[in-house]
Amino acid sequence: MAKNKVEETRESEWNLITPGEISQVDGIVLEKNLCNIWDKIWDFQAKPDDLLIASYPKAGTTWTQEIVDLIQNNGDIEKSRRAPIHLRQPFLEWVRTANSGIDQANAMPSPRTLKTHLPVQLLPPSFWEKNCKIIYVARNIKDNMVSYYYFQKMNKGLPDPGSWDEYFETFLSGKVVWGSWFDHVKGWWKKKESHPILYLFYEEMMKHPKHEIRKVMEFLGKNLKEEILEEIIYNTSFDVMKKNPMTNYVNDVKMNHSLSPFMRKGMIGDWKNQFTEAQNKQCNESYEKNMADTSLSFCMEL
Ligand code: PPS
Repeated sequence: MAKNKVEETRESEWNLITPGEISQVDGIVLEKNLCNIWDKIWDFQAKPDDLLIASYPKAGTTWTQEIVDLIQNNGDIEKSRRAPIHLRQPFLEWVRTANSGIDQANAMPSPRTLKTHLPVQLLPPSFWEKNCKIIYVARNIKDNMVSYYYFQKMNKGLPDPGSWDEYFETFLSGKVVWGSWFDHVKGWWKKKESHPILYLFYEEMMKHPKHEIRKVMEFLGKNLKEEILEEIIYNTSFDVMKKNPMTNYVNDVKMNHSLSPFMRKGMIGDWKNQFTEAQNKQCNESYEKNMADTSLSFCMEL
C-alpha cells in the first residue's frame, strides 16, 4: 500500500521552475522560484488552529514533522503512512511547476500542520496575527553545516555547494539558502518571549526522545498512553524512519539519493569527521562572536 501511495506523487510535482538558481528577499538568499512568488508567500493567510513547524534546513525538521503527525494520529503508523511528508504537511516554500506549498495549504482542510525554513522576520505576518502555535527545532551549527553540505550536493534544486572548504566559508558568512544559521536560531529564540513557540533541540531529541516527544504532545494538548509514546519513539527512530518511503523524499527527481541519502547519518558530533582542526577553530571563533548576545547554547558532541 505504501508503495502505491508514493507512486501517486506525479513526477511534475517535483519539477522546479528555476532549479539551483538563487535570489534574495530582504538580504536573505532564497531559491529564485520562491523569490518570484514572494508576494504570494507573504500574503499567505494562516488560520488560528494551524500548527507551524519551523527550522533551519537540516536541523531535524522531518523528524519533528513525523513525531507531530504520529501524535496527531494517536500513534497510528498506518495513518502516518497515508502520504509523503510534504503532502501531509505542506512546505510553505515549496514551489514546483505542478503545485506549490501555498496552494496545497489553501486546499487543505483544518486543522493544518505546515512547514517552513523561513527566518523569523520573513514569516508571513498572519501567523503572528492569528497567534498560531509554532514548533521550532534547532541543531548545533557544526552538524547542521555538514548535513546541509551533503544535502546541497544531492539536491539539484539548491546551488552546487562547491568543495567542502568553499562551502564552509559560504555557510559561516550566511550566504546559503535561507540565510545565516546564527540569525535564524537566535531570531526564533528571541521570538518565543512574545509568542507560543516550543523550541526544541535536535541533540535533546536524540538524548531524551521520550522527554522531548512528551513535550510536543503536551504542547499539542494531547494525552497519550505510555505505550503509545513508546511506539512513537520506535517509529521515529533514525533506523525506522530511514526505511519509511513517506519520510525520505524518494520520488523527488531533484534529489540524487545515490550521492547522499536524505536520511544520511542522524548523529551528534559527526562534524568531527569533516572539519579540519583549523576549521573547528574558525567556527568556534565565529560562534563566540555571533552568539555573544544570546542565552542559547548547543550540545556539539556527546
Ligand atoms: S530538511 O530537508 O531541511 O527538511 O531536512 P531535515 O529533516 O531538517 O534534516 C535532515 C537531517 O535530520 C536527520 N534525521 C534524523 N536524525 C535522527 N533521528 C531521526 N529520526 C531523523 N530523521 C532525520 C537526517 O538524517 C539529516 O541529518 P544528517 O546529519 O544529514 O544525517
